[in-house]
Amino acid sequence: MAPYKNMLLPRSYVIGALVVFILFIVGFCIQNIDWSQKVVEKSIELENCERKLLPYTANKRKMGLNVLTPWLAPIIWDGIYDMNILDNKHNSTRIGLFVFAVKKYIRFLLPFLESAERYFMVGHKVTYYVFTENVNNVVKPKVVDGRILQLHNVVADQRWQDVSMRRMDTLTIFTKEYMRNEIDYLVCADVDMVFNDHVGVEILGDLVATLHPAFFLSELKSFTYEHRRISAAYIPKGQGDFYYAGALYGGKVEEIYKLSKECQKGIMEDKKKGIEAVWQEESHLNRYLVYNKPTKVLSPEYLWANGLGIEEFIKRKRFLAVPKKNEEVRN
Ligand code: 5GW
Ligand code: MN
Repeated sequence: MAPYKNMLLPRSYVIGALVVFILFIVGFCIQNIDWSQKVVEKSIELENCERKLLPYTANKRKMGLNVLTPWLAPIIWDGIYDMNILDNKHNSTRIGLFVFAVKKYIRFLLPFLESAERYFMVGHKVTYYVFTENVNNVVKPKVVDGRILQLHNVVADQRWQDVSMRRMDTLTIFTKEYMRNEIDYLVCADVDMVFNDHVGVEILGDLVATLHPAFFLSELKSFTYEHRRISAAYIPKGQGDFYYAGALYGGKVEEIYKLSKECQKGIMEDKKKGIEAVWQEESHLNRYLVYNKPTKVLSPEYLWANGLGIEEFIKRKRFLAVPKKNEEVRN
């Protein structure tokens, strides 16, 4: 037995040496990857699509100009996608467009729908879900074959804050069951807008939000999140990624169900306390998206308003706000 016992010691030395050797080789290989080369390759690729990666600065300024979020969701800018590939991938995808037009906002509906016929998901299966207080009064646009216009009656609330918040309630009801059998993705939009350039399947994803055009170059601390603790839309100071707009978001029907249910719950909690979030349902949407990160983010190309001043980054104004005089549209 003695000789074996003696041999145990050298054997553990051999294993130890082997481990050190493997670690050495692994370390050597890692060192040999030329990361600077990788970065160069990436920049060339981005240069071809006329976008460059910008440094991720502490105050997050210009983060909105990147093509990826810190959690690696794409930010959609002109040139970062291949339309042919995406159109093929989505050749049987069914897409819904949800829009609310009550009271004086009915005037925006026809231009909205006509522009959607020209630019929104052209060549795909589209259903418009229009909500208004009197479907018989709606002037219908010509809708191309393969596209469906659904008109639904909805209560026109007295207070404008309630009108825009009723959208969430309506969304919850319709995404719960009804829409599930009809569409795969739902896009929710303000009606005081027109499509002004291509908006296609590149915007589809599980949960999609749009950078608010007034804040995409702003620092986190100037975002107009709800910072009062008492509101269900509360976001603690220092938290959050982007300021998203309530005027365009979307996703799989199931995801929009979860989103609208949660936002609606928050709105009702606030109402019970006699308060209202600083930017109504947009505040609740932003809160939801801090804790449920979107899988795709749309650049302000997808939500623009003329007169914002900062146009150097915006090559295409795909979805444009219609200028409105408050006294014309408010109650
Ligand atoms: C009316 C007065 C003040 C605020 C909202 C309304 C209003 C909104 C209305 O009377 N009827 C209506 O259908 N809406 C819907 O809510 C529209 O789809 C509208 O685009 C959306 C959000 O309201 P907006 O567009 O006034 O909000 P901002 O932030 O774009 O000005
Ligand atoms: Mn609007």
